[in-house]
Amino acid sequence: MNVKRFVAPTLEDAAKDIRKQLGKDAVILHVKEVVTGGLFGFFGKKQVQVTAGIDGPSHRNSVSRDGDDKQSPLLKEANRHLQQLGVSNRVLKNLQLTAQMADKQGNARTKEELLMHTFRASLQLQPFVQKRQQTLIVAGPTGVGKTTTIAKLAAKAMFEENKTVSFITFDTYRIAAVEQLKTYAHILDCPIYTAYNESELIDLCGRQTADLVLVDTAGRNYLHEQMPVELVEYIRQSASCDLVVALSLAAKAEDARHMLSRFPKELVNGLILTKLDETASLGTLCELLYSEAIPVACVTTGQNVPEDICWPDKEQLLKWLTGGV
Ligand SMILES: Nc1nc2c(ncn2[C@@H]2O[C@H](COP(=O)(O)OP(=O)(O)OP(=O)(O)O)[C@@H](O)[C@H]2O)c(=O)[nH]1
Ligand SMILES: [Mg+2]
Repeated sequence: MNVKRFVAPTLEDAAKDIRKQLGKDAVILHVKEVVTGGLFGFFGKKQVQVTAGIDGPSHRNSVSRDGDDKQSPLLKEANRHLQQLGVSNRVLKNLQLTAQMADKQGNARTKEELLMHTFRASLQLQPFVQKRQQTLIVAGPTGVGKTTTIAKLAAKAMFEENKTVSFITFDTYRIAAVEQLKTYAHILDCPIYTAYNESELIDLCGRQTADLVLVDTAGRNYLHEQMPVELVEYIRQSASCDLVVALSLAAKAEDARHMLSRFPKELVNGLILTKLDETASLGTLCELLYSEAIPVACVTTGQNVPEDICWPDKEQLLKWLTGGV
């Protein structure tokens, strides 16, 4: 057996090194916390030390089987949960390796605790940053719930945070789309403006004085289309203008991740994750949080405006992923 020792800041970092060097069939033999650097045992950095191994090619099949047989009942249960998420193979393998390490560490007594350690080590959970004055351009694929969510966000800002809100619609592809937002603007009694091209949109954004400006854009197939360059440049240069990408949690995990990868990463201030009520599996949530350190701005849970929306914190997201409510 080829055995190697890895030292890394987190379980997940160790998992990446192990997979890179030993491949997907690596077996975790031992995990412990170590302190490296510092003086006379002080000011050192806490790290994890993982011993992992893999058998030579001729034994690989039998090792895999043995590895499975040697899994603790807790790890088997956790792996079953991870498999059912429906994440891409790459993400699944990394999660399983991290779960293996968390199990070896021995801090988990239940499947939920083991999954919690695994997700905590693997996912990039950042808080969504709200600015005092903010323009949010909401973009994303067709029909995910952009316009509906904008109405929900506006209602919250107005009634719970006492903010002033204005709408800009940049969705002039469909006449009904402008009318849809106009209806919400009318009910909420806030101003609405229509932009027919990028320069009009930029001009309108620059002239708003409301605390929160919500820009509704036309749903596009971002797998084949890019955001207009002029708009990307404006968002890049404007301190208060942010891009928020709306994606459906009911979409296939890999498609959602691919869609997100089409937006300039450094400009995406947050994710709007919609249709939690339309899926029984949170694979898409897991895939997105695994791949990108983009904060979740909100999650929508149904068609009712403004009720069906929530603002889950890091712990809530972790709880959902481990199967809790
Ligand atoms: N089940 C469910 N339906 C939702 C949710 N959010 C929005 N919808 C519904 O999804 C459909 C499309 O919503 P829109 O807000 O028009 O979606 P959109 O992204 O603006 O669509 P386009 O502008 O055409 O790209 C509507 O029937 C909404 O009621 C949600 O969280 N759960
Ligand atoms: Mg719309």
